[in-house]
Amino acid sequence: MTVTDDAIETPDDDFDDRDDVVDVEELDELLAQLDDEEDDEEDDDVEDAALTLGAVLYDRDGNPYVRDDLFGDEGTDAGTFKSGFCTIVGRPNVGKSTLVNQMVGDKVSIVSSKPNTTRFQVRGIYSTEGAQVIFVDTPGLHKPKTTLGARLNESALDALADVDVVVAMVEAGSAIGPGDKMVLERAILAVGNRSNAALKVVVNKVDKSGPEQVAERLLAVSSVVDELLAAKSFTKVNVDYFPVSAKTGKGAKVLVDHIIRSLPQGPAYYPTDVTTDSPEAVQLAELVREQLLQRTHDELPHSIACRVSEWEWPRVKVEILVERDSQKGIVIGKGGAVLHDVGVAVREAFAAEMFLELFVKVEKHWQRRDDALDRLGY
Ligand SMILES: Nc1nc2c(ncn2[C@@H]2O[C@H](COP(=O)(O)OP(=O)(O)OP(=O)(O)O)[C@@H](O)[C@H]2O)c(=O)[nH]1
Ligand SMILES: [Mg+2]
Repeated sequence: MTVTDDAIETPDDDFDDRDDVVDVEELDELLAQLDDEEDDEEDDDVEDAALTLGAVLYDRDGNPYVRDDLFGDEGTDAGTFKSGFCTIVGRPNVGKSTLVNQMVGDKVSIVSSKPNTTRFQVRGIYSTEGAQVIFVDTPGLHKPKTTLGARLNESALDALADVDVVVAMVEAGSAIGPGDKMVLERAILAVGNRSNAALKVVVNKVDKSGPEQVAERLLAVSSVVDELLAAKSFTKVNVDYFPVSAKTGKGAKVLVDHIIRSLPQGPAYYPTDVTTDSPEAVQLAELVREQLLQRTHDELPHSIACRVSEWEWPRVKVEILVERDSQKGIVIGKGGAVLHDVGVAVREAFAAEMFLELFVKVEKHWQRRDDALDRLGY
């Protein structure tokens, strides 16, 4: 075990070089679909495309397109460039999205003080001259009460398959509870006995706790991890511990450096000038939801879903779904004040030239209905 902070450096670990490349079936499939109309050279094309894979982006209408100006394609030395996927898991509200934004250096995932803010996997891409990390932000793992909750957990667990690095996050300010243990167990199972996968345990929000409490939490979490490793008889897991403040950025650079060190050699999967592959329409709907989360309380945040219903740039309509008639008025606000403020903030964050129309609709019990969840993409 190695504990790091800004002052304590971790000795370089010798991670095995590996030849196998990250699981990219999904992207392969998409690329294959895009090439479907192509003729006999299809196989070669798909293979070439797969080599430069990951360059699947989405235009403003949500249609996928391929960019072939990949950094890893020509500009990098295939022998030394490193790349891979790093999934961040933890209980709701521990600060996963804040950390991903901090590590990427851009806001790719929305953040709020309400639990269960993140509702699907969000990829944040961080590129340097020698490496590219694809961070995967996930919904907080929790005991689900609704169909939505169960889907959130599924989505987080799916993101643990075939990753190079797992970041398991706990909070400095609260004891390691059963929820954290479950997260740590899942994280350990994901890296298991794979000598080429690494686990980074992050104790977050150290800005809110004194050094003694942080030290205590590091010890507590490491003994839980040791117990779990022993129980599973996993002997090859690389585990490091990092006290971090995702909010202030303290400790984040050390963590990123260690993550990069744990990556296998490989090409840049995305153009180096992009920070996420989320379609713009999804990013916008998320920004609207983030603003609403800031302005609503109790159960209401869970009942809100947003989606773009029309995109005729610069005119965009976003539908805000709530579950009950009584919630509609709260979201609209007195004289439309809440919606007005949300609109102003979202235009400021996204694009000032946008004409943004916000509509509130009641969709009864959407959190418990598979059909509604499917439509919302959860
Ligand atoms: N003081 C402090 N607050 C933090 C830190 N990291 C995150 N937060 C706050 O914690 C709350 C939750 O942050 P998120 O990043 O949305 O947490 P999350 O783990 O992604 O939550 P879910 O998406 O709901 O699972 C927000 O109010 C953040 O501002 C930190 O290092 N220090
Ligand atoms: Mg989140």
